[in-house]
Amino acid sequence: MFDRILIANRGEIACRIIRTARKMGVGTVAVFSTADAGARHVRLADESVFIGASEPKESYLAIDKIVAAALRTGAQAIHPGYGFLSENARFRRACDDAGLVFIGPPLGALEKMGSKSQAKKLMAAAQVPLTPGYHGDDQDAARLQTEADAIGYPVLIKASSGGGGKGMRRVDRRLDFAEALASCKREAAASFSDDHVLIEKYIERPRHVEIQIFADGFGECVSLFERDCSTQRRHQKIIEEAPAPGMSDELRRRMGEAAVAAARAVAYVGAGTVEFILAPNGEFFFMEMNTRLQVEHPVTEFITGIDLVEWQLRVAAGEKLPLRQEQIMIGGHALEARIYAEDPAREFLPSTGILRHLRTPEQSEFVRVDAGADQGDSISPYYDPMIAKLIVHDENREKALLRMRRALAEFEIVGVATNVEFLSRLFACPAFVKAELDTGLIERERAFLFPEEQAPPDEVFFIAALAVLVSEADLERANPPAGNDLRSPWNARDGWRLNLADPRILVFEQGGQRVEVAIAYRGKHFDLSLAGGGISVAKARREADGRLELDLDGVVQRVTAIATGACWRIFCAGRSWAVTHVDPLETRRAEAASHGGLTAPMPGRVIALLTEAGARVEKGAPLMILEAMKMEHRIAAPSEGAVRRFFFAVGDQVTEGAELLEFEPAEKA
Ligand code: MV4
Repeated sequence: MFDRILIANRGEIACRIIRTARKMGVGTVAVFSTADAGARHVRLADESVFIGASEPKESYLAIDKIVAAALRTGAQAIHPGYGFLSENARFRRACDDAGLVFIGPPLGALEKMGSKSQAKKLMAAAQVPLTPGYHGDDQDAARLQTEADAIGYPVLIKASSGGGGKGMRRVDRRLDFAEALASCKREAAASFSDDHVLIEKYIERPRHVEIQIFADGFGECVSLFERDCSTQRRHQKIIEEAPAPGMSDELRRRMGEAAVAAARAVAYVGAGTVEFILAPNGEFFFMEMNTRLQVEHPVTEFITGIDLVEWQLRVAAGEKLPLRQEQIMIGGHALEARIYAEDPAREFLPSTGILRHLRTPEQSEFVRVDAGADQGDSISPYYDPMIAKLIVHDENREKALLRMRRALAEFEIVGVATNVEFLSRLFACPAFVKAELDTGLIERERAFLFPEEQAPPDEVFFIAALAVLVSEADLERANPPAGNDLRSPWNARDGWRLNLADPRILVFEQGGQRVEVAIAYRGKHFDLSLAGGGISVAKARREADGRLELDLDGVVQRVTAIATGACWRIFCAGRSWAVTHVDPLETRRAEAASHGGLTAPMPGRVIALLTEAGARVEKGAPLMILEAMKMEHRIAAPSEGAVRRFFFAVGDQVTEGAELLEFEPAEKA
């Protein structure tokens, strides 16, 4: 086995690979770009090497820099993860030339499966079923029309160089063919500089079912069964599961054999995935082979009990497959949901920013969270905006679904838009629950999945009001008033205020509506009321983990309320709501903080702290010095006031946009 490997990747997959390497006693070297200074994968690795600017071509795609990093640190092998260089034949060759083991398939397999047309020819020869169609070189329009007529409508015109759904046209009638062909060729020429197309029978209501295979260097190859990845948006998977619902043993055996035949046809070694389209009548057709570990590999790990990264390292180190086909069994059902920083309401537009708050569900034998970032880290515009994967396992699909809904309800993210609630609706959608899976599910279920925005229940405003009160009390406790006489009624912590109106009114804004909460303090509890709404008897206290324990009319619950300036995000009962606290004082503070520049303007390292928490400073006083790109950058006080807390110490790396300190402006008289 290797002493040390380099991981030529970032985010959750780099973290995932480091975890198994550590379990096996293998040392790890991370590489990172400017945007990833201090990222989670860098913190987890034994060593890390800076390889360049944030743009992937300067760092995670820079073959020479990665090979040099491996040689410098004495790594013997490179794990490419997925994406980036994982299927790059030039990278594989560079590893060979440098005497480094590439943890992945041989060059020939990468090249053969990398070319769609060559792959299809090889698969046809190996008796792997292909979609009925025309895959020939003759691109004459009349010839293609004749082929389409012979296949029978509907047909699909696909750009040979296409991918991710780009350059595809469905044609339902003979007389629409010529126009669709011309339009498809135009798009293919513009997008891929290659207008070569193929024509296939259109498979209605297809499912995406893929087979995980594993081969060693001794001619053994096994199937680790299938995953259903039909639930996609914009040709990107968001939910995967194993086994595929409704699969018969017979179909599983036939698809497994076809996948193993595909792998053997290219002398495959290592972990690979053979993707098929599965038609409702049980026919299946080869689409492509992914010559790498995939994002969704954990569902296979859960149902087989196999650590696929461990097998990758063993096979790459020249060992035999640890198990034979007869020893590999399916146990239970696993589901994976990809948690993305994106806004489902805006066509899943990626969202960037700092993860101001991140709480993930508790992990167990049933629940796994593969995260690429922690609270405080950023989701940058340079890379895929996946924050984490949530994977659950149980005896059957129904129980796994319950676990998934529960775990999603526990996910809390503030700082970027996420798809968490969208996923929750998907897992509650009757069609998904009944496993009526196919690639059109999300489109068909739009009405259920994208409901009209609703006003939050009254309870949410009560929770927000209690959150404001509790955080005011937290602040006072952290900053005891001068003349620390705890017996003085002026300093009492029990809610008694000489200068407070009773009831006090807190004003919130939500969805363009103003909502007023009246709060009367009653010694041991509060009476809360909404204008024209309900009344509630409430108690609230802060838990050690930061959550609020609330008693609303005798019902005790734990909620999370996170403030970003005046905006509160309330997580309660598996949903979350944003409400804005309209407070003149808060608004002034938020303004001071926002033009204070108290976030790192660029990634760098803290080289000095120039004041102490709590010490009064003048406007413009230097608070902290960062070093970035060999230049010093000073962080100055935005106004008279005091630093409440530094979030970093001297020597710490900070990412661009990271919040550096909490500043409390002096109250204006
Ligand atoms: C198809 C098809 C129906 N019939 N081919 C989409 C991406 C590309 N890799 C293959 N794709 C499809 N090919 C035939 N002959 C339907 C799709 C398809 C699809 C396939 C897998 C997963 C999601 C999909 C979403 C829409 C269409």
